[in-house]
Amino acid sequence: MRNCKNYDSELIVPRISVAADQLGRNLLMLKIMKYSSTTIILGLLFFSWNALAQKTKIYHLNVADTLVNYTGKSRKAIAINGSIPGPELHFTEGDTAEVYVHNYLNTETSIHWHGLILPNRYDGVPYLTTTPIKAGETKLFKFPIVQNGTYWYHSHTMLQEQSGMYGAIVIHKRKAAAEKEYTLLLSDWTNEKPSEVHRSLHSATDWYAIKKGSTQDYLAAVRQGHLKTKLGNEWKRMLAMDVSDVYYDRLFANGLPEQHETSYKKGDKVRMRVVNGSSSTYFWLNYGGGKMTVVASDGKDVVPVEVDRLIVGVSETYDVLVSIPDDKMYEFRATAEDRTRYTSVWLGDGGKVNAPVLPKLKYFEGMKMMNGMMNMDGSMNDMGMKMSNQQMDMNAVMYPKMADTLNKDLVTLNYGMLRSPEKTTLPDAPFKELRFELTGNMNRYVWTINNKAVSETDKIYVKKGGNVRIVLYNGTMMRHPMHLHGHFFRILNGQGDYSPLKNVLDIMPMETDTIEFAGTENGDWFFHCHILYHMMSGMGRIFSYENSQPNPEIPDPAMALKMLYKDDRELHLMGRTSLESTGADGELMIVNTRYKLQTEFRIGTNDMMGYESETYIGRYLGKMQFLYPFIGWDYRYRKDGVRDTKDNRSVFFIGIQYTLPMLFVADTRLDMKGKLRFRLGREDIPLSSSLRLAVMVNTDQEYMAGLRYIVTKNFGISAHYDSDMGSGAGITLNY
Ligand SMILES: [Cu+2]
Repeated sequence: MRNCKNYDSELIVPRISVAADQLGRNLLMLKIMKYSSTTIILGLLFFSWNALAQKTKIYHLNVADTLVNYTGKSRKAIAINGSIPGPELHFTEGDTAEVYVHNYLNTETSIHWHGLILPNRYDGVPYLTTTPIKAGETKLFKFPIVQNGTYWYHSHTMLQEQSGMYGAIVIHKRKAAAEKEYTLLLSDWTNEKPSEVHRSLHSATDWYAIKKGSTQDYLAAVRQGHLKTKLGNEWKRMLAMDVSDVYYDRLFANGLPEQHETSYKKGDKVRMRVVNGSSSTYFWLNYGGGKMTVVASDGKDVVPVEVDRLIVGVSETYDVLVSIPDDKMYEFRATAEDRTRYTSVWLGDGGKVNAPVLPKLKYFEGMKMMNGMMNMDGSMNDMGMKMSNQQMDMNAVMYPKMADTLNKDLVTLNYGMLRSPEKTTLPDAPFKELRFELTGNMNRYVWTINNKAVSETDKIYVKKGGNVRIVLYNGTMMRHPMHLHGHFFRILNGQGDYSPLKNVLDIMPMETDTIEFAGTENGDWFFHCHILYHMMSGMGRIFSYENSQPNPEIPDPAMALKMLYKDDRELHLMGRTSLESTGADGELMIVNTRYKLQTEFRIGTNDMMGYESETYIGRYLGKMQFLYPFIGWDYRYRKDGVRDTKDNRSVFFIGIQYTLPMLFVADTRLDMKGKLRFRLGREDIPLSSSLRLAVMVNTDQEYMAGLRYIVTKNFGISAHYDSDMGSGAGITLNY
C-alpha cells in the first residue's frame, strides 16, 4: 500500500500527448506557408503555440478494492492506482483532459470532478448526468480544461468516497510565476464499514459521542455547573449538540497522519493547496511559522488576506501561502472541528515548531447559547436570524482560548473577508429567486431542504441565459457545506461587485446566506450538502435547464431519476434485546425518512410467565417530527391472566405518539374494543457518559425503570424493575 503523492497513472501512458491529428494539421500548414521566411516563422510560432495550448493530457485511473491497515486492523478500502488518496491530477488551463476510469470493483462506480466546469454528461453523478461505470468497464471522460486552481475528484456512488475514493486536481495557470507549492488532501478514515456508519447514524445510538467524549450527559453537566443548561436543552427537546456526527479512527494528510516536506529552506514561500476530501470532517488550519495568507478558495483567486486560522468545510478547497521563517521544521496542522484528532504536514528541516494546539470544546457553553436561540417548536428565534457569512461564529463560545485576552487579536477567516480580484457581477438577465431552509432532525438523522428529501421533490427548472438567486437559511444545529455542481456562484458577502466566486457554501447554524449564479449550462446539476451522510439522507435538490438537449448518457431519464431517488429512500434496520433474569425483551425497527415499522416483545420467566408483542407502523409528521401517528397490533398472553384485560388481549389499535419537553414520549392508543391507554416514557436519559436510564408508566398501572451501562457499541449490562416481572439484571445487545 503506497501513500502520498503517486504518479502511477502517468507511468501507464505518456503524461502529455499532442493529439496526432493536430500534429498533422500543423505540418500541413507549414508546407503551405513555406514561401516566405516570415510566414515560416509565423507558422512555427503558430505550431508551437498550438501545441502548447491544446495539450491533451491523458490519465488512467484504476479503481480497485484494496486492504489497508491504519490502526492494526485490516480493513477493506477502495484505492485508485493502488493508493489512497488516488493520484494527483495535473493540468494546465487550456488542456484537454482525457481520463480513462477503469472499474476493477465488483460493483458500479463513478467519478465526479468537483468544481470543474464541464459538459453535463461528464459531471459524473451516476444516473443524473452520467451512466454509472459498471464492474469491469472502462469509461472515458474527455473535456476541455477551462479554468485554473485547486480542485478534486471523488466517487459519487453511494458511500464509496468514505472508503478512500478521492484525489486532488491541480490546474496550473497558463502563465504562472514559478512558486513552491504543496498539495494537501485532507481526509477522514473509519474502521467501520461506511454502510454501518450510515445505519448507526439512523439508529438511536450515541456511540460516536461516547467515543468522542461529547455525550453532554447529566453527570458532566453537574460537574461543570451546567445542570440548568442541560435541563433547558432537554426541555426544548434537543439532543446533545455536537459539531460532527461520526467518530473517526484516523485523519489523514495525503493518506498519512503526518507528512514531512523537508526540502523547504529559510525564506521560502509555499502555496499550500488544501483540499478537504473528507466525508464529514471540517478542519481548522493553523500554522507554526506565523500568519497564513489566503489567496484562493474553491479554485478561484481571492484578494490575499492574512489570517491566523481558517476552517475548511467538507469539500472546500483553499490555497494559502505560508513562509518558512527559519531553518526549522514548521507544523501546518489540520484539526477536526470536534477537536478529537488532527493531522499535520511538517514544512522545512530542523527543530520542530508546533502549530498552536486547539483545546477541547466546551460543549455546555454551546448548548447554553443554543438554548437562548431556540424556540419551543424547534425553530430559531430572532437572535439567530441576523447571522451570515461565517462572521459570527456561534461555536466560538465553545473555544476555550477565545476567552483569553491574549488571543483576542487572532484573525479567523470568514466569508465576509473573501473578495474577488475581478468583478463578478452577473449578466443583466431576470432572476429566479428561491428560498431554501436547511432542515433536519438530529433525533432521527433526517436531513432535508424545506423539509423535503431529494426523492420527495421534483427537479427545479432554470432557464439558460437567466440568473438564479438562492437565499439559504440554516435552521439546523449543524453547519452544512452546500455544493453546486458545474457552476460557480457568488456569495453576497458585502463585497458588492467583487463578491467571491465559490462552488461550496459553508452555512453555519442559524445563518442566512445568499448566493447567485448565471444559467450558463445545459442539463441537470446536483446541489447538495457535501457531508456524505447528509447527502445520502436526502439533503439536496436538482437544478434542471429547461429545453436541454437530451443527455446521451441518460437514455431513460425517468428510470434514472428513480435510481437517484433510491439513495434517500433507503430503509435502515436497528434492533435491541435485553436478556435478563426475569425475562427477555426487545425491539426491532425499520425506518426511513418518514416511516417507522416497529415490533416490541417481552417474554417473562417467573411466575407471571407469559409473553406479549406490539407491532405498529406509522409516519412522522412535521419538520421536527415530534408527532407520530400509527396503527398496530397488540398481543398479550399471561398464564394466569383473564381474557380481554390488560393481561390477555389480542387487539388492533390506532394511536399517536408525541415528543414532549424533556424528550418524554406520550403515547395514546385506542384499541378496537374501545379501550383507551396512555403511556409516558423515555429511553436513553444520559446519566453519565455510558449510563442510560429508561422510565415508563401507563394507565394500566404498569411501570418500569431500567438502567443500561454501555460497554461497546453492541453490548451493554442492564438491570430493570418492572411492575409485572419484578427486578432483573442481565445484558443488552443492540444492533
Ligand atoms: Cu449537511
